[in-house]
This record gives sequence, C-alpha cells and structure tokens, in this order.
Amino acid sequence: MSVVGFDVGFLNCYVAVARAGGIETVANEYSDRCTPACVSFGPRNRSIGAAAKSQVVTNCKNTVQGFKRFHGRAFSDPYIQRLKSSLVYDLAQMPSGTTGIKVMYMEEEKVFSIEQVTAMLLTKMKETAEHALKKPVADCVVSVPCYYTDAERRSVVDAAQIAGLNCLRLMNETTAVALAYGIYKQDLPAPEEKPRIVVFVDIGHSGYQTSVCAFNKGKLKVLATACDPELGGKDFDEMLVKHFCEEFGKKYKLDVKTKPRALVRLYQECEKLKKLMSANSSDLPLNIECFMNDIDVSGKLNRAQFEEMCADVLARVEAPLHSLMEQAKLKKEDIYAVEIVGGASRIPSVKEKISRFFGKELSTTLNADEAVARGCALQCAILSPAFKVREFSITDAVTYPISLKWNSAAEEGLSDCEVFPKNHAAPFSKVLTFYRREPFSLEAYYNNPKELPYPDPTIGHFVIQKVVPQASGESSKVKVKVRVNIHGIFSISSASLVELQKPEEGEEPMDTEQPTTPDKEEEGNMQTDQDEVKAQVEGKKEAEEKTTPDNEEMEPPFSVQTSTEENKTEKKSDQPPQAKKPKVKTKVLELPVENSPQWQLALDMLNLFVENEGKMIMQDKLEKERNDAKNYVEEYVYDMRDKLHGILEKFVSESDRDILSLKLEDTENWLYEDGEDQPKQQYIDKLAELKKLGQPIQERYIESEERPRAFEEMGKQI
Ligand code: ATP
Ligand code: K
Ligand code: MG
Repeated sequence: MSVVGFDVGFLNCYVAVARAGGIETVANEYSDRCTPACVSFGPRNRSIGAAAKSQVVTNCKNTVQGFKRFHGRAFSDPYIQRLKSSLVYDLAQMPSGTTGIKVMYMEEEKVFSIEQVTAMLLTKMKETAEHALKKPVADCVVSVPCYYTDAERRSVVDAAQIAGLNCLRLMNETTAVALAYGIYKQDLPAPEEKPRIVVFVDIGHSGYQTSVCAFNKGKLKVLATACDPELGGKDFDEMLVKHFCEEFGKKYKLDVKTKPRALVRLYQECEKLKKLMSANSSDLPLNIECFMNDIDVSGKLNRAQFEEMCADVLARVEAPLHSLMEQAKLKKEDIYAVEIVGGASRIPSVKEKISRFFGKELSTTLNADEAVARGCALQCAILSPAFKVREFSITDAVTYPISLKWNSAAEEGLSDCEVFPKNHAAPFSKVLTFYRREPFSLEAYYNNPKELPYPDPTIGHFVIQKVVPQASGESSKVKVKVRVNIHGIFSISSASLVELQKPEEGEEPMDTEQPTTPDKEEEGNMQTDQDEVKAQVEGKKEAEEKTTPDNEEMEPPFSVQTSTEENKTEKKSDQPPQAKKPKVKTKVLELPVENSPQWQLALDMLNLFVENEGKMIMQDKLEKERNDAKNYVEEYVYDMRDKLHGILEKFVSESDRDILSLKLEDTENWLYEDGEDQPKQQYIDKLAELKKLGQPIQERYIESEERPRAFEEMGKQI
C-alpha cells in the first residue's frame, strides 16, 4: 500500500509521498521536485518530464505539452479546433471521436489518445514516487481542477489506470489545498462553534480556481467554488509573445508566427521575463541569439508596461471572487484568511487585485507550488488503512448542478428533476423512487449549460433493466441510487425492485421500507467509500433538521413521483402506516443498470492502452540499457587512452600498447560511424574485446599497487 499524491499540472507536476516522517514532496532523477508536463517522442523511445522539455525546441513537432485541457473533449469541440491552430504539434481524431495527438514515434506516425499521453506523464511520476519509496506504487490520489466536468474526470481516471495506478480519489485542486491548510491547524473552532471561513485561490498556468471553505476541528466543508478555466500564467505569456512578435516584426522584419521553433523559443523567453518582472520593476532585457534567419533579437520591458498590456487579463481576476462570495452568501468580514497558491499567484498585480477585493493582506502560508500534491498525499493517507492520520473529514461541493430527465410512465412526456444542486455536498448518494412496469431509461445532464466551460451538457444515459410489474399487475416500486462519487463523477450506482409478497400463514408482517438499506450495504464495501458514507450521514442530519415540507426533495432518500395516478396507488397502500401494518412481506431484487456515460473509453480500448503503455515502458527501458552499454564503451575508450600514457605506462610493453591504442582509436571511430546506432549486444561485445587487452595491464598495475601495502601489513604484524 503506497501513499502518494500527484499534482498533474498544465505545466508543472509534483509528487508527494507519505513516509514515517510525514508528507514530503519528492525530487525526480534531476533532483528537481518539479516535473514538466511534457512528453517527447523519438525514433527509439519516449522522453518524459525534464528530458522531454529539453526537446521542446529541437524536436518541436513531436514534443507535446499543454495537453491537460484535452481530456474528455471531442476532436470536433470548437475549443479543441481553436487550440489546434496555435499548437506546434498535431492533433487528430480518435476512432471514438475524442482528441488524440499525432506524432512520429519509432519512425512511424502514431496517434495517441489524451488518456495515453497523461498516462505517460503519470508513469514518470509513478517512477519518481517508487524511487523515493523504494517500493512499487499503485494506490494514489490525483488532482484535477475543480471545474472539470464528468467527461474530463473519467478521462483522467482512465489515464491513471493506463499507468497502472489505482486512483483512490480524483481530488479537486482547491480542496487538496484546503486539506493541506486545515489538517495541521491546531486552533480550529470546536465542532459546535462558528466555523473558520477561508478562501483558497489557485492560479496556475492554465486555470484560475477559487473556493471558500468552512473549517471546524477535524473537518472541512467546501461551501462554494468559482473559476475561470481560461485564466492563468499562460495568458500573461501570450500577451508578452504578442508584444514581441509585433516589435520584432517592425524592428527586424521577422514574421515569427511562421517559424514554430522560433515561436517556441520566444514563449520560453517571455515566461522567464514574466517571472523576473515579479521581483523587479525596472527595465528588463529579452535577448535571443540566432532567433530567426540568423538574426539576434533583443527587446526590453518593465513591469508598468507589462501591467498595461495585460490589463484585460488582469480585469478577469475579480469576477470569480464576486461569484464565490455571492454563492456562499458571505460578506468580506466573514473571511478569516485568503490563502493563495499556484505559480501565477506570484504576479504582483494579480495579488494586488485579489487583496484589494477582500480588503486584506493575502496569506502565503502554504507552499505555492507543492500544496496541491501535498493535499493529495494527505488525502491518500486518510484513505489508506495502513496509515495513521489525524481524523479529518472532507466534504467537497458539486461544481455544476446535475439534473435527471426521463420519459414519464404515463406517456405524459418528459419529466426532469435537479438531483444535485450547485454546491451540494459531495461525495453523496440519493435514492429516487420510481413506479414502473418495465425497464426505463434516465438521462443525466448539467442543467445550466451557460456556466459550463464545456460544449456538451450531457453526462450520460442509464437504463434500469429487468423491471417487471408486481404479481398483481401493478407497477413495481423501483429504487434508484444516484451518486456523485469520490471522484466527483456522477453515476447510478445501483437499482432495486421492491417485490411485494403475500405473507405466509402466521408470519410476522414486515415493514415495507425495512429491507431497502442500500446505504448500509455500502459500508465497509470499499475503502474509498468511507468518506462517502460519512458524507451521507452528515447530509441526512442536515436534511432532517429541515422540516419544511417543500424541502422534501432535498432529503435523501427522496421520492420522485412519476405520475399522479400511480402516486395515488402508492398513497393508498401506504396511507395508514401507523394504524395497521401492511400484511405484506417484501423482497428486494437488485436490478442491472446499464451505464453509458458520454465519452467513456471502451473497455477493450482501455485494456489495449494498458498493454501498449507496458510495451512502451519496456521499450524505453531497453533503449536506456542500449544507450548505457554504448556509453560504457565510450567511457572505456577515453579512460584507457589516458591511462595508457599515464599510470599504466610502466605495465605494458610498447608493442602491446600500440595494439591497444590502435584498437581504441578504431573503436572511437566506429562509435561515430557504423557503431552510432547498434543493438545493445554489439556494444557489450566491443567492450569485452577491449577489456581482453586492457584487463591484464590493469591487473599488473593493481598488483603492483598492492604489493608494497602487503609488505607494510607484514611489517606491522612482525
Ligand atoms: P494549472 O494549475 O493551470 O494546471 P500548473 O499547476 O502547471 O497549471 P503552476 O505550476 O501553479 O501551474 O504555475 C505555473 C505558472 O506560474 C506559469 O505560467 C509560470 O510562468 C508562472 N510563474 C511561476 N513563478 C512565477 C513568478 N515568480 N512570477 C510570475 N509567474 C510565475
Ligand atoms: K502545479
Ligand atoms: Mg496547478
């Protein structure tokens, strides 16, 4: 059982693990805690992370970055089509209609699905975690932006599976940050006291997320979230790039947009300049040598100019904050602290906007880069039975309101019902009751498409199968359990039919409601549901407190009457509940449910991707071994050549030295020509050939070194 948190950023990824000492963000093979979200494809292998990033300029067509926003998107999605033109690498449509990337890999044109590309990144992060923990990693928690829809979340869950990970929870990034904030706080208000209200702001490279949370001792509840999925560090970079493209166009007559490689370099330099400007308000230079057509370019900029050109971007910082306060019905005085994280939160003018909105100093008590990963690792530790963590309950919030619609039984047309309003507690299950004689279908959808940063409000279609009438011919009572699960994904987790049975002679009658205890059944079912069960209980308590009848629909379980006529039938049989217990016994039959979510990766595809990822991992390993074998030959050549004229000179005859020297020289030439690209065994054989000549010389040297020492030892003994 591993305890790992992965922050899969648009630009930067972090891995945090739990060890005996606590939660720790761990470094990759370059001793860097940040792993770039970048995958590069080559003729023999893939490079992932920092190694891929170094190929952004040299292998730009086959080096992909910025793919986080392709999850769960159709290729035809206008958003994808718009992005496509600004990317250096190619996109393509997957057979299922989703988005893939097209690259040259192993000297062939290949299309990889977005799930595969993210899986590659996760493979790298998994290796980083395994290296740190010195054991295999499977169980983990992966971050997603809180504005991700169902389809996007499903896509990330699939990516984790392709990478061989067991994702215990997809965690909203702001919620991970809130957990990292709250779990160590010793001075939170007691459960019965007024909660401490904290706002969290995460502004990364691609997206801007805010949430407001209520903290009491041992728990946090997300009250509301508000986001701008299209506001982040990249927008500031784009303003700079636009500025310098114009400037270089005038100054040097260069059309930068026509040269992908130059454009990529300009983006890199502009990002550096932007970061420098966060710490400096004076004029700063931007120089790029041999930028295009052998021309060196240079320019300069200061913070005031930067802020002026980014005015439109900066103006978008406030809107989500307004929305947040309005949704949570809070006043600025209610806010205890505003905690900011994410790389772009370091931009002074962004900070100033947020600070001015709340009329307070911002808090930066959390690590701006690592808080998300740390929060995910903490969540993983909470979910892990092998780890002891302080009790802490996390109640997240539904980002977009979810409704169900269905054809009513009485052929009255469509009915619908909002099952999860915006900011409803999550994870959460509700039981809906239908009265039906035959199988029926339900469609789940986001009911407010205007606020959805996604073109398709459909979540999925669900068919409740094997519904039959009662023996009497009446409609059966069908209980359908709908839930927003621990990943924030909507599903119909179960359905059951309540079969009425005639009591046997002399048998005690039973309460009709008794056998239907799906909530109970879930307990202890799956580790990951612990929180969910808790949330359900909390949710129930809240609902019980509201006794107003018009709030009834909020109450889980609640009933959805499909037609008034059937409703009457129901009332008839249930009307005098206390007076005389119904003389019927019930049996609960589980019903199969067909879940057809929008854009779910088909199982055979998923399995194929799992298999292919395994093959690519193997290929990378083999290529690394081949390269290592080649490097050993090269190292030996250089090392021996030096030594033959140095420490080994006295231990080799002139003729033997000439033979070996010649052989070393031949090998060096071979390495640059025919030996440039050979199978691993060739290098191993070459090295063996050289060693056959070199080894005896080295042995004579070692022996001579040891001889005086042996005498010394003898001397000591005497
Ligand atoms: P997202 O959260 O959108 O998925 P991410 O997690 O990869 O993206 P972060 O690592 O939080 O993003 O932030 C990266 C952004 O922050 C980049 O645009 C980077 O240029 C910017 N950034 C980092 N440091 C600074 C700084 N000192 N000044 C200005 N911008 C900075
Ligand atoms: K990040
Ligand atoms: Mg981030």
